[in-house]
Amino acid sequence: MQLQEFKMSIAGEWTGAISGKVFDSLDPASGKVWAQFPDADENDVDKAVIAANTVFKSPQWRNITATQRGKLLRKLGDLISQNVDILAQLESRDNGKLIRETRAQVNYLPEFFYYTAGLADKVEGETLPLDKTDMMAYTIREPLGVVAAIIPWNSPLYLTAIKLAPALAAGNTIILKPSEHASATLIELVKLAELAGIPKGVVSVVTGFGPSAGAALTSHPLIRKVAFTGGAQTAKHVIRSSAENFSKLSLELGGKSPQIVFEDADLDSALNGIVAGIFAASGQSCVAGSRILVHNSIYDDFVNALVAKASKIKIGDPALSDSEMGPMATEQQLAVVESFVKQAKEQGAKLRLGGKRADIGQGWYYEPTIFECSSNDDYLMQEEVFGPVAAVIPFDTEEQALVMANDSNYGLAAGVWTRDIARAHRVARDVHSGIIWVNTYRVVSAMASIGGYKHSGYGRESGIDSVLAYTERKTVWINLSSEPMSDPFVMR
Ligand code: TXE
Repeated sequence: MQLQEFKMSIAGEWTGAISGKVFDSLDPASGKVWAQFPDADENDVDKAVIAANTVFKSPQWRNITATQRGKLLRKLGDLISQNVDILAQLESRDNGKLIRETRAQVNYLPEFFYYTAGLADKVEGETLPLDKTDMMAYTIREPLGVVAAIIPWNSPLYLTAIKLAPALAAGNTIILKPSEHASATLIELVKLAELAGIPKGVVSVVTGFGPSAGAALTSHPLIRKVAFTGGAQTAKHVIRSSAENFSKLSLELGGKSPQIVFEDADLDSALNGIVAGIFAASGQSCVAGSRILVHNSIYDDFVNALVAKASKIKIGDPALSDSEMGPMATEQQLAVVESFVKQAKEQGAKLRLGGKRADIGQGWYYEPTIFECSSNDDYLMQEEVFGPVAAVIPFDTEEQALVMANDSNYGLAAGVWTRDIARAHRVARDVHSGIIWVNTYRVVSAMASIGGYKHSGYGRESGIDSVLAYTERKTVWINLSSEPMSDPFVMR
């Protein structure tokens, strides 16, 4: 297999790093080097940000109307749909995600651009109903300037689309910083953005490592907003940088999302939803439903059925369309999973399935793993694994289930399985998380916002107000009186 060499896009030019350095990217299915990317440092980042700021202020971008920006986004959506296979295969190669999942994700990707395109020219100001007769005031929504999108490895295209589309709709310029573990598809996306007619330099992509390229970008004084998806520890660095520069921030971090199965649930459906929640994408999903709360009256049968179902999952090469679970995206993530499993065992959690690497001969595969826990305080019930490890626990009452569901630092998503409509709404109301799925799991839409409570981050992405999050609101005051301004020492 020939090594693929990628370039990054800075100031509208496809280029290597100023230092000439590159880094290797490994294929999770084989563990072998498959590509090389420029290893950007603060010099490359500085060049990229300054250029993006110049483009932001240039008539070439400023004179493109909101309606025209919408058209450009629609064109980009069209180009993505014409390149689904290429993008899906590349992403699967790069992060080890199943081709059936990346294909489905890329197939839906244009919808984010189409929906957001429609919002571009609906960003309106308001005339304020003032409590002062001699004044009028109105508001204007303006783009922020240069924004940075920091992207993780688990779903690069999707997590970029929900940042890129609203940022451009609002008229910003943007610098994408992909994960050092999965950079390839963002490079292809920027090529498509150019093909769509988005002026060169409006969208840049800088490849490199978090502590170098990522930190230089998020702490750059010209960056007006950072849209970050990734781990909570990294987010703290980003928050510190934003504190220095007063840049805006949206954070979409991890979760320890509960799936609550009541005794009246459609159990086959619930089983599928739970398998989808924790074993799809090998559990490497921010919304992974990793805590399974099951009513005591059905607990034993349900857990046995879950173990039986999960034990049949076909682990294999992500490029094969019949594989159901692919590898972990990185060797480090495999080590993280192993360390969690070790600690869970040491804490006395009961291993019901898996708990070891899958023997595929190569690559970073891990078996679907199920533990039964006895307390919601258990390490495995509280800490995010970001791998195919489910922690199951029984409950007796709805109240108890809610207490356990909410007893978490996280609050990104939750699943509720019941046929009782009143209970469904009650639990949806009372669980503290940004997304609640009732009798389903892992559904996304361009129209629905995502984002979390508590340590799962702040800000929302996707949905009707996504574009507003990339604007600044300005208030303009007009004095309607012809009288001269009087007493300078009173507040009017
Ligand atoms: O993410 P990082 P990692 C969770 C998951 C995982 C943990 C760590 O639990 O085990 O995070 O994963 C860039 N300044 N999620 O290490 O480090 C980095 O280059 C600026 C949840 O891969 O958060 C990459 O582009 N940027 C998550 C991005 O941050 C920095 C998805 C994310 O990397 C930086 C992935 C710095 N100092 C992991 N350091 C989700 N919510 O979906 C790193 N980066």
